[in-house]
Amino acid sequence: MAQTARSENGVPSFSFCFNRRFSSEELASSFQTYGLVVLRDFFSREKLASFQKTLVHLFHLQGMKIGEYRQLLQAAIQSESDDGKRLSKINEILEPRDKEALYQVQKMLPSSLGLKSLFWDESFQSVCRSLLGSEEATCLLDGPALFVNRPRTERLLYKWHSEAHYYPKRRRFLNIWFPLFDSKSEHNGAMSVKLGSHHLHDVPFAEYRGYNKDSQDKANYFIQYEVPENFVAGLPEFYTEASPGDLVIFHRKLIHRSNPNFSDEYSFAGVARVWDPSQDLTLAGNLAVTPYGGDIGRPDLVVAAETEIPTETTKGTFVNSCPEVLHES
Ligand SMILES: O=C(O)CCC(=O)C(=O)O
Ligand SMILES: [Fe+2]
Repeated sequence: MAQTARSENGVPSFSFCFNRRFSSEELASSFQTYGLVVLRDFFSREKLASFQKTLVHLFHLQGMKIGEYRQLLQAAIQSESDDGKRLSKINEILEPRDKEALYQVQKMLPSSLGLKSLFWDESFQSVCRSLLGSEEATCLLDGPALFVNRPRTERLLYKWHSEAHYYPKRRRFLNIWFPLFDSKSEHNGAMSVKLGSHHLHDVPFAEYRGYNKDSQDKANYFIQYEVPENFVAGLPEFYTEASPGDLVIFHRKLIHRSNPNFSDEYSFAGVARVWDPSQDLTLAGNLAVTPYGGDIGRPDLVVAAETEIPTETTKGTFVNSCPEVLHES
């Protein structure tokens, strides 16, 4: 199970977790084997603090535009000196009252120069270029966005999925994920990944909006492209336990999910995609261009993981062991 290996200081140690020094060969080989790399202490404190401040600023601005929440927001913000707590308070005020305002501020984030500047960093760019095998001119950034995990709330969670299903026309991209404000742990809803699942072929998914039966088709819930758990059964699950400053990069086909936040505090992660359109069979400039839509899915659909198309040999076995079928045909 996840995170059993620990070094003496209690920090999980896996061969896909790297400290500041690593070679591009080591990185590429871990990425290829496991489907992710965790780069500890990657972003500088200053750059991360500035990213966090910009986030709070944009969320605050959004809330303060709405007359009826101004006083509430002002009081909440003044009572907090910590940026993470401020962002939590703003979300806590808007979540029950105005999900649309939260959704709209999310749409602003990828256009923020201040947020994007976290990635104007030669180490970040060269790691991405080397994992993608891309040159600078064709390395594109989509994001960043904020992943909000509210305590005991299902609305903002994703079931098992692969980003390749959300960006089906894209053949070369990396998923970027990093904790903000506080560390991510199994308790406060760190994402988990199925190690090695990017090697699976032809993984199907169910499409629906919602998280489970109660929230199915509800507005403001996410669209899920759920890969049923039995398709990844047997693969080790790793919780991306990480601290602010750490960077997780994972493969476009790695199967991962959100986890419920059992703590009393919000937990936040920054997410982005770095992509290269060179080999995509489309002229579309939108990363998420999609041939899908309008399917009828359900949460937790159950089907066998094997495709079970009978071959000539298995047909014979099947018929021999089921005389009644032989009789019927
Ligand atoms: O952080 C999470 O819970 C999920 C994030 C995710 O699905 C992603 O970054 O692609
Ligand atoms: Fe995802």
